[in-house]
Amino acid sequence: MPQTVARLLAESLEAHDVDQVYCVPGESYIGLTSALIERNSIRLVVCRHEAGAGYMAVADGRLRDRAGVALVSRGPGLSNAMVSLHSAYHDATPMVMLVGQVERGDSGRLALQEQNYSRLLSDVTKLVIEVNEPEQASEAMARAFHIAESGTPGPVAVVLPEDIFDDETDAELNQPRPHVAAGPRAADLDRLAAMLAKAERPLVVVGGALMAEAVRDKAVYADLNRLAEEWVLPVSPTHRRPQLFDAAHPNYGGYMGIRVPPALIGEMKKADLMVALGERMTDTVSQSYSFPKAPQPQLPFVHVWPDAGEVGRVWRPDLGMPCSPHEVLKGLLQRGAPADAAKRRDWVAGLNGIHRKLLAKEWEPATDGVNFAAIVCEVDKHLAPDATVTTDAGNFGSFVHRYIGFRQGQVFLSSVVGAMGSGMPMAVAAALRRPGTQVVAFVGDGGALMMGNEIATACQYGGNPIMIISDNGMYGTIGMHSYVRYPERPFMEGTRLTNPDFAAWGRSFGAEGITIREESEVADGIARAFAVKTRPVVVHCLTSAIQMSAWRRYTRTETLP
Ligand SMILES: Cc1ncc(C[n+]2csc(CCOP(=O)(O)OP(=O)(O)O)c2C)c(N)n1
Repeated sequence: MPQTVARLLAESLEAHDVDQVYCVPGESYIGLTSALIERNSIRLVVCRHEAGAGYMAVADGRLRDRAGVALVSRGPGLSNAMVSLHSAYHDATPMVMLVGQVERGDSGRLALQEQNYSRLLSDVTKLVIEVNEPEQASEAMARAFHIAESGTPGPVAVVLPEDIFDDETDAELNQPRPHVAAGPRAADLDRLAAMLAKAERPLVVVGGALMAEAVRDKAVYADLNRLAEEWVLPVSPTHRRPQLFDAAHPNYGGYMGIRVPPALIGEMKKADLMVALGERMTDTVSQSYSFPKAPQPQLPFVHVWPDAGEVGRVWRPDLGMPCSPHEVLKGLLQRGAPADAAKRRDWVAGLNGIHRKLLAKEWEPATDGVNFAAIVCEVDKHLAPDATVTTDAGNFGSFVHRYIGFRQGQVFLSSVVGAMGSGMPMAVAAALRRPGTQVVAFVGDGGALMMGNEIATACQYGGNPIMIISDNGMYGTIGMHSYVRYPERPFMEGTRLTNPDFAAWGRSFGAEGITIREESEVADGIARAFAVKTRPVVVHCLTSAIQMSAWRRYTRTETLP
């Protein structure tokens, strides 16, 4: 059998530890699909939408800390997949997207479905590699994985013309490049230890790069706990990484996510040192660039992130450490806690007290549907220590962040940029990757019909996620923003939705369908959902629109127009 570019590409994927790829088939890369099926070593998951395939690859990237792989067709296929690249790029998640392209001889003619990917993808990828020479196909793959997984991780697109796959080649297989990582400098560790020793009210925010290290090495959790306890530090997991620190830990300093409630952020702002440990720092985490203030923070600021280009890009840190956050943890532990660390006990206890109050399972019933808090609190009771939770984008997610007491070892997946449609495909990927464990996707009625069809992919490949739909009859988040900005306008105007019977919709795919209409049905409905283990479940929750988020209620009237 002659060696072809397609076979060499398939071997390159195997060499990079790829065992599962997500695709929507396309004629532009059918040569590669054919080679993958022939070799039969990599599971080809055929999805219903390229964004779904892309989000599944993003989830893979997070679950394995290796680049997840999606295969999409040129033009319309790639255009559909763009949102997943946008999401991976902002969230620093490693991903390789293989994109079909028109035949080399037609390039530049605006041939059918032709796009210039170097132009199109310049702001959603770290790199676009166009492969026009068969001899460079395997080298391109090695480069793609290396770039996707190193420094600030992110998506790389590899563009493959339709006529290259059957070309014969005697090029060698390129082995994966070794993982390269910078360690902290001893002098920087000494300085950080001194800053932490001096601080009376330090705040340690932990994020994505530390989470990625925890995926490969569970010792991260124990080291983080030890640092928090021995050095008497409050630890705040950042947006979309709540599972980095146990919500019940007495050193939990409060969740540093989207719009932190005033009581908590007010206290956090009394900090006299912030250490961002493995957090890239974003608009969301910094409360719209106000804490720390950009570009000049209002308090001493230490930024640890494994990429020198990122440390100092927006914020001016007092100390920048472009290195592995776990190595920083270990370096601090080696140096030993300051003798007077106990001086911070009240500070830690104060933050933790506010956090506990916010986390308390308390809510007011609503008059126009179930308060989604009741559903989320019930789900929390059933979650196993290794459960996966995903959320789509929308205000229903605020209940998840508020009421679920995440634990180290649980998995949380969501799009940092708040891309609607991501929640269900991420749950499907988690269900396929983690068979036999609980996977729960929280979605709104808006997001449910954007990408909920990927429940068909779960059914097809034997994944059993539980999809919990908050049906408040509107694009609630936008309704809330509209209410806050233009309170004189009728509530729900421009955001109202007429929805199907989601339980029946779920059943039509082969899933179990459950409807929860009022609070008295919550406990039984959720227990039934968790009892089903052999197929996906759709729980249709008729939720309150007045209860706009976990933090805010529509106050003009208790009955909707
Ligand atoms: C792909 C995409 N389109 C639009 C938006 C803007 N957006 C953010 S939240 C939201 C409404 C979400 O509605 P729903 O899923 O019903 O959840 P709810 O906010 O009602 O809880 C919209 C339209 C977005 N974030 N992503």
